[in-house]
This record gives sequence, C-alpha cells and structure tokens, in this order.
Amino acid sequence: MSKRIAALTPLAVAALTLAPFATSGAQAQGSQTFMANLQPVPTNNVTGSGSITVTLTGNTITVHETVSGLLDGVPHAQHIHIKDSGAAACPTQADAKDHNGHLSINTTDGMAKYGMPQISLTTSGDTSSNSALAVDRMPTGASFTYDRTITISADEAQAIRDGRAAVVVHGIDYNGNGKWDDVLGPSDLDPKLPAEATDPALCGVLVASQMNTVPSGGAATGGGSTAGLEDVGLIGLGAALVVAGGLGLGFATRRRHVTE
Ligand SMILES: [Cu+2]
Repeated sequence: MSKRIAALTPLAVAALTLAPFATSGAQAQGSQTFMANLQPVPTNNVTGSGSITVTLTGNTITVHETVSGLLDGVPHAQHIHIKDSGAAACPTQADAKDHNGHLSINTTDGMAKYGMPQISLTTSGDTSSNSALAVDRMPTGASFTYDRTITISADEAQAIRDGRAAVVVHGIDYNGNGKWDDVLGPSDLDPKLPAEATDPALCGVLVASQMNTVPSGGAATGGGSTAGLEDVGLIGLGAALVVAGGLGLGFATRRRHVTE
C-alpha cells in the first residue's frame, strides 16, 4: 500500500504544479477568444457603448468591434492598453480629478487601472504605440464597426491571456455641445489637442470568453472587480512615467522595439 502511495505522490505533485501551465498551453495551440463590454468612463458624460471580440491565435489577433453613441464627426483613437502586472481594470469615479474646474478622467488618470496604450486599433498601417494618436487612421463618427487582423508581440499576447489588457476608446463631448472644445483644457497626451479629443470615452477589460472554459473547470479566473486594490501603489508609478516621458511623449516611452 505504502508503495502505491509513494508512486502516486510525485504524479500528484507534478499535476498540481503543471496545472496552470497545462491550461494556457492547451489554449495556445488553437484560438482563444476574449471579449469586452465597452462601458462609458464615469464622470466623462458619455452615453455610448460598445463591444469587442478579440480572437487570439498565436501572436495574431482578429478584432471585431461595434461602437455607438459617441460624439459624431470626429475620430476616436482606440487602443488595447496593457498593464505590466496585475489585472487590468477600468477607471471609476474615484479616479476623477479636477481638469479646468471640471471633475473628469483623462487618459493619464486611468493609466493606473488600464496601463499604457500598446496596440493602436487603427484602420490601416502601423498598430504600435507610435500610432496611439494617429487620428487620421482611427475610426470616425458616433457609431462604427471595426474589423482588423493584427500581429502583436508574444508579450502582448500573454498580457491578453493574463487579463492585463483593456480596450479604451477615446474622444468625448464633456459639455455636450456637439464638438471638441477646451472646456477641459489641453490634452494630457498632446497639448495641441483639446482634452476632449483624447479623454477616455469607453473602457472594457478583455476577459476570456466562456467558450474557452475547460469543461472540467478550473479556468474561471474571475474578472477584475477587485483589481483596484492592487493599483494603489501604481498610481505614483504611472504619474512618474508620464512625467519622464513628457507631455505628449508618454505614449512612446514604453514602446518596445519589437521586430516581427
Ligand atoms: Cu487608449
């Protein structure tokens, strides 16, 4: 009897040790689908919404997105933001700050929750963080459908699998006058633009679709509902990065030199 136990124990230990890797390894061989409900960023006076599906196959993502209810007639910069560590989340009312006398959330205010823009969801050409503000290649209008297949880095693919990725669509109409103006002052990302042009409008964390769940269970890693707790210490880091990069250059400071 004891011999049998001794024989099983190493197997049991191995199974426990490998369990987390076995799940991701099996998924990496095929496609894995992630979804996000794009919800209005609080305090920014947004009434729109959207949804996005990201199908990951190796280091390629196929994106399908629908958005409605945003400010019409303007481009909406959009990105997959990635956190270096910890689950991605969307900003809450508590993240709002005074901007030109108005409580609102600009892109920097949310970075402790959703990280830096890594993948620019442009309509053509480059999709790196270099194109974060390439508004001439971003979807335009109140409502749009976006479909594109993009090659990303292995690190970015892993971040999506890890729940460290969130989709953010930018461009708001804070004072509801149908256009961008300087009601919130200049943009934190590019002082030549009004803050309304770059402030986050919609946000959603990419979560593995239920379709990917292993039937035997154990894949339910949960959402980001408690992610805020671990973000407290990162707020200073996010601010430091922005300061280090300078206004408007914050997007580029974290760019990885990836050759694909
Ligand atoms: Cu963004």
